[in-house]
Amino acid sequence: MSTFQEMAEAVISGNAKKVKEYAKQALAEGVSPQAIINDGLIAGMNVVGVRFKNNEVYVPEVLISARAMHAGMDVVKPLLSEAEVQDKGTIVVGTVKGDLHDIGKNLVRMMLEGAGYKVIDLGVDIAPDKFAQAVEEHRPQIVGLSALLTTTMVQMKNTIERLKDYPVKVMVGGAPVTQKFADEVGADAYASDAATAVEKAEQLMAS
Ligand code: B12
Repeated sequence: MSTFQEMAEAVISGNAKKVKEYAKQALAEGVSPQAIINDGLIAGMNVVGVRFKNNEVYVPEVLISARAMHAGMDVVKPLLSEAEVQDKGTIVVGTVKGDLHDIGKNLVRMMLEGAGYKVIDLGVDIAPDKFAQAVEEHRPQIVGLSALLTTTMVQMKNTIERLKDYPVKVMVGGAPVTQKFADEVGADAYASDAATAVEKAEQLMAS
């Protein structure tokens, strides 16, 4: 069998075909979709993130790796949704205004879907008013905000402020976001990764 290491390497080198093959193979061998995502796909993307930060790779390589990662996601996603037993609640997610990063937000969405939530994904560059509109339309219990830029984190504060009169909990995340920041802007929860996001959502739904 291929290892998580090999799957991660295929993400890093941007080989979508191989990532797909490895993911299918792993599923056939009984590996859980969550393990494939966390230990193979995200693990690979994390390495790409560090290399990008160190200027060892540039935007095109990152996009090619992201595409390879998505190819793997496409394989496991139907299985995550199959695990859905019941509709446990509705969660609206989106990347805040000015921010186009969506890889982490998409992972969070998929994990939440896998955990049985109905997730409305608004996409990227979402202004506070748009979040408010979506809350009125879909009546979610939770809104999840993603930000990857220090310059767009302030939009979390603006969005929370905009949503303050709605009966909805707000969960925040993204690489620069911390628990301290989440507390400062009045978020109801913070999670550093997609798996923890599911745990936090469970807690918020129960509270
Ligand atoms: C991929 C990437 C891009 C891609 C985005 C493609 C896409 N479709 O998303 C492209 C090339 C387009 C891009 C563009 C830019 N980028 Co960029 N990018 C990255 C990179 C390399 C990886 C981000 C990523 O996807 N990580 C993998 C995912 C899985 O991790 P994650 O997003 O953190 O998500 C996890 C958690 O944070 C959490 N989470 C995420 N969202 C949420 C939401 C909720 C509700 C919860 C609970 C949890 C949660 O769960 C996720 C899964 O575990 C990072 C470097 C890095 N190490 O983070 C830079 C980085 C974020 N980018 C950066 C910059 C500067 C830019 C640009 C401004 C570059 C430029 N000069 O043009 C533009 C900005 C465009 C814009 N307006 O948004 C900087 C930000 C610096 C800063 N301090 O603000 C970084 C840190 C790189 C760096 N060190 O310089 N980028």
